Amino acid sequence: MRTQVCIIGGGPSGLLLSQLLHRKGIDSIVLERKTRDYVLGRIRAGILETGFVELMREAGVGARMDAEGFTHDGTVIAYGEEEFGISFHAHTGTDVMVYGQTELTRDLYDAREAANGKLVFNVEDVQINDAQSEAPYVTYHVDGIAHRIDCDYIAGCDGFHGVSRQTIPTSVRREYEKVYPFGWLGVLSETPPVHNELIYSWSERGFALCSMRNANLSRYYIQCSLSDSPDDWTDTAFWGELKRRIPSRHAEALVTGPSIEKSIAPLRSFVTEPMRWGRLFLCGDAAHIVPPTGAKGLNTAASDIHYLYHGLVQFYQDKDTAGLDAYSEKALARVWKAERFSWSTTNLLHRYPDQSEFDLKMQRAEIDFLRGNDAAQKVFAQNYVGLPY
Ligand code: FAS
Ligand code: PHB
Repeated sequence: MRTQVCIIGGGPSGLLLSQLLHRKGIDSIVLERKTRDYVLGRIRAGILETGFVELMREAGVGARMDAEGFTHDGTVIAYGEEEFGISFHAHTGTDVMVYGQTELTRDLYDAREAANGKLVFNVEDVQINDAQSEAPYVTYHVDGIAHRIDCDYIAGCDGFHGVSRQTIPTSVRREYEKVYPFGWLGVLSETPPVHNELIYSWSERGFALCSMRNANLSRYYIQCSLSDSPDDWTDTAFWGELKRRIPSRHAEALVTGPSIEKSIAPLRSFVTEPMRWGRLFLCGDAAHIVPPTGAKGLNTAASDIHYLYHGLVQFYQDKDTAGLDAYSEKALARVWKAERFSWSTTNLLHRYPDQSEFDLKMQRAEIDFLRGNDAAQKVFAQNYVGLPY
């Protein structure tokens, strides 16, 4: 079989690229190792930068997002009983959209299937071959039957544990990593959000985040030990700990209920360079990971897709490879800024096991400075709504 672009990974990156290319008449196939339901069962991101929102609209899949998503023009930073707001709109003129990754991935699947897009599920043994040649190809198995796809280009959208990054020789790859000494325990509950904006909360006991998906679906996180497992936390224990980590006025207003999803995500910062090797292009979590504190993971995958999509269109329409040749450098320039913001917000709001009294004073001074300085809030807002593509 032959296609123009072979996309490995049917998460948001791969699906968004496939849908955008389709709208330009560029043929692709998406190879996904799990099932559609499995992919949709993963509860992950919730905040979309303006750039991502525009891309979804350009891909023709923005209708439900625009109808059901929430525009948020600011957020709350809390510490102990103190709190203050940062207005994204006042500082940047833009906002963010609250719309779950699960829903946007569903919209992308629906659109690809409505267009009879080529989506292959339950693929195994995916291998990328001759990526350095003019005639790369991908092999894989489904139900024990071997398949081969000849293509012009390969998009590695297969996440942190995928095969694409590993295809680039270690002699070529440079990897940068920081593993944080804590994780996030996340709970989804069919309860009304505790506040109309997100609350990022520093507390003596550790970080907490109050987020949401809609008027009756809330998403909460608490910093937890890496040795924890979700089974260690009853709903009662989770709610009790969350209440101890947010200002009491919010704790008293919190509506609790049974968790419908409970999971722990380890936190790491990771980047691999370059993000291109011959005809193979890495996108999203296949190339980089951030701690979710800055809501940058999914949004940085979107900017990768923006650059690659435009590079591919330029090639297929004008036979010009300038966009593709610039992809890695351009994508990495924005990736590293997202890494910085995610790392700095994580350091600002989490309790580290080895923190000294001086370290705590530095965190408090940093939060106080952010509270009182317009320029500091502008910088925070510019990063949170998303730096320019
Ligand atoms: P994904 O990992 O979403 O998708 C990759 C796909 O490739 C998967 O479906 C996988 O099954 C498939 N795949 C893997 N190997 C393959 C192979 N060999 N062959 C074929 N297919 C293969 N970001 C935020 O902004 N906020 C958050 O709160 C947040 N929480 C997160 C929680 C967790 C537990 C994780 C892991 C990530 C979280 N993220 C969050 C980041 C997350 O949203 C990612 O940025 C986003 O899923 C990136 O999308 P993709 O690049 O498509 O990668
Ligand atoms: C979420 O709603 O899942 C969410 C929101 C903001 C973050 C991380 C996760 O920074």
